[in-house]
Amino acid sequence: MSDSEDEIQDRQLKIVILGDGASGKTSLAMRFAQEAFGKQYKQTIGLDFFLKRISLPGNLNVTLQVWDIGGQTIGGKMLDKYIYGAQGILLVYDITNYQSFENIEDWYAVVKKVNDESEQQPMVALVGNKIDLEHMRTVKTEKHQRFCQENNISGHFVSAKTGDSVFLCFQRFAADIIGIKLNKAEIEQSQVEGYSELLASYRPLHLFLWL
Ligand code: G3D
Ligand code: MG
Repeated sequence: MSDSEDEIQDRQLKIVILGDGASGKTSLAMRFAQEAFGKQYKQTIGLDFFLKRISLPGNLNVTLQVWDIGGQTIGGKMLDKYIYGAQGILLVYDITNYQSFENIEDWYAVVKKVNDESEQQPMVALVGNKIDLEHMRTVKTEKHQRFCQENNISGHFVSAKTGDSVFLCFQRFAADIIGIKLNKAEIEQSQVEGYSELLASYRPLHLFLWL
């Protein structure tokens, strides 16, 4: 395949990670984009997003723009600017923190409000983080599943700390947005490819808004 054909196949998706403080949004974005977990990430004033290119079946290269909302809270003034134009929203909660799950309803309401007037609604998924702390779980999986069913969205369980299911979550979500279904072999195959690409492809960007 020539370079120009490659470019035609390339799509960029804006994905915004929402959820309570300390649910693990930054850790998740970093784990996915940099294959790292830790404290080296410094919160900045402005908008932070990571770019990461992944491959989906059919020679489809998709660049994910993963936006981290930093310290924005549900009432945050900048929130609508983060959400605007997103093709995907990941609603993240901490499975050991019941309040963070209860607040998902409010985060979801913010998303619906911002996109009220736009024709295209973003794809939304629920993400239960910190599954390495299963023994401390306070949010039953049935609750998670019920929320997904009631809202007709997909659900994922991950650990940003161990990396468990993180790449899979983003990959499946991107496939959902584009409207392709992955079979088991494809998921396994692109997971391997995804990891080998990881270090070469990450690029953190800071975009400052002066308002
Ligand atoms: P936020 O961006 O949503 O505010 P952070 O959340 O990514 O800053 O994470 C909040 C705290 O949860 C951090 O701990 C981080 O290390 C921890 N954390 C994030 N993801 C996981 C996970 O999957 N498992 C576990 N066990 N911890 C996680 P500190 O102690 O640095 O505040
Ligand atoms: Mg953060």
